[in-house]
Amino acid sequence: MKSDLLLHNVTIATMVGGHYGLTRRGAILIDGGTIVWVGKLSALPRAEARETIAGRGRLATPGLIDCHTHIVYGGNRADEFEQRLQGVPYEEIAAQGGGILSTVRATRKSSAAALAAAARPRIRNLIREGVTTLEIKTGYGLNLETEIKMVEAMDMLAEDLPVEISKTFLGAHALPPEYHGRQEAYVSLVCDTMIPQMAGRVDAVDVFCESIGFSVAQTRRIFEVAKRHGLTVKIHAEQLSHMGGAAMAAEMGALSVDHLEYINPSDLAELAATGTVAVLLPGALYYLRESHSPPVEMLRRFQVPVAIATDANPGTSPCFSILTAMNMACVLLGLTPEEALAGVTVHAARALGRQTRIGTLEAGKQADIALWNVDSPAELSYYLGYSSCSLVIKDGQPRSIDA
Ligand code: DI6
Ligand code: FE
Repeated sequence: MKSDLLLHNVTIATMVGGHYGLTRRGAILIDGGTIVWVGKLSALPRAEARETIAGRGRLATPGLIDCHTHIVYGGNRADEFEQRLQGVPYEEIAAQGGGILSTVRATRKSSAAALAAAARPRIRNLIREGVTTLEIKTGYGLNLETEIKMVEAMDMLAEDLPVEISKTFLGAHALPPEYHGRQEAYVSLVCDTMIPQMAGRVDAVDVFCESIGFSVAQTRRIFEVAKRHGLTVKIHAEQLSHMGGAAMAAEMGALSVDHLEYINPSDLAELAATGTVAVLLPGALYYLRESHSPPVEMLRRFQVPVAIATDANPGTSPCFSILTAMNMACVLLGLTPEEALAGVTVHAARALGRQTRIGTLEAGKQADIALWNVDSPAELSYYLGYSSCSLVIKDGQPRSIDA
């Protein structure tokens, strides 16, 4: 069998079906950016590879997927962090024009190139932790011009970093100050002007469905327009209170419903019935010292696929570490390390609608692979502030992770 690249003598965690699926003394053959064979070294077909990488027993996993980030933004919110430590709640800071709106002001002032330059080192940090795909949301522009500028920054990043970017339009993230008291008018702008312009530039539409964001009815209206433009939908739901957005979104065929700290057991049947992915964001829960946790045991019982993401953003989760999110998912939410790894591979791929192409190590999948200096896959969730990733392969190309 002819191939471009042979990964020789690796322990393989395929993550097929959400399980490690471990093969020790394994091999992976890659050709034309695609995995063409995975299995035991002893069963390796007579292979003529142009290049061989000696795995020396290292662990190979699917390239990790951070399926929920707001990593492109202007400025930072360290001042607000100080305020919150003095006891001012997030909702109150938001009501005073801080919070998301302070990032909106900074993002409107930045050029696309400046936004990309600020995000590049944050994304490099994710790449050093084995990330090969990440989702990035707009939502700090809240006008057409700046929302498009954020997408342009994402395109620049996708151009020069070895990472695939899934782009989500989050125009309904907050009410821009110029629409104060005119929320329906802003929702009309999102539906009638922004979404038609964004179709073709982004993959999905997201809404912050929350008392400080948008109502369930407004979210439904936005989703209907998004779907008419051929875009998939996802939602920030039940993060700070129970609004019922998650069940509504699942019913409308959302790829994922994200946060879910306040979701009700009765909503979970809807998720289970539709195969919607629950994306848990333990970085935000940690950072806001949220007392409610998403109901992990119930999610298991309903067999809802659970993904884990950083929620990288300047306000509620300034976390550019997927491994930290995995550790927090285990320590704070009670996931097993196997569930945490499934949450950043196979289930995260599904949250982006890319499960036929990425998220597992199988013949026919895109060759996005991370190699780790560990003995067991549980070590990926075990360390805090340490990446054991030694090599990333993106589209079949070995990439220096310091690049
Ligand atoms: N939920 C979040 O956790 C972030 N956005 C959202 O809808 C917070 C964004 C921010 O505070 O800048
Ligand atoms: Fe978010």
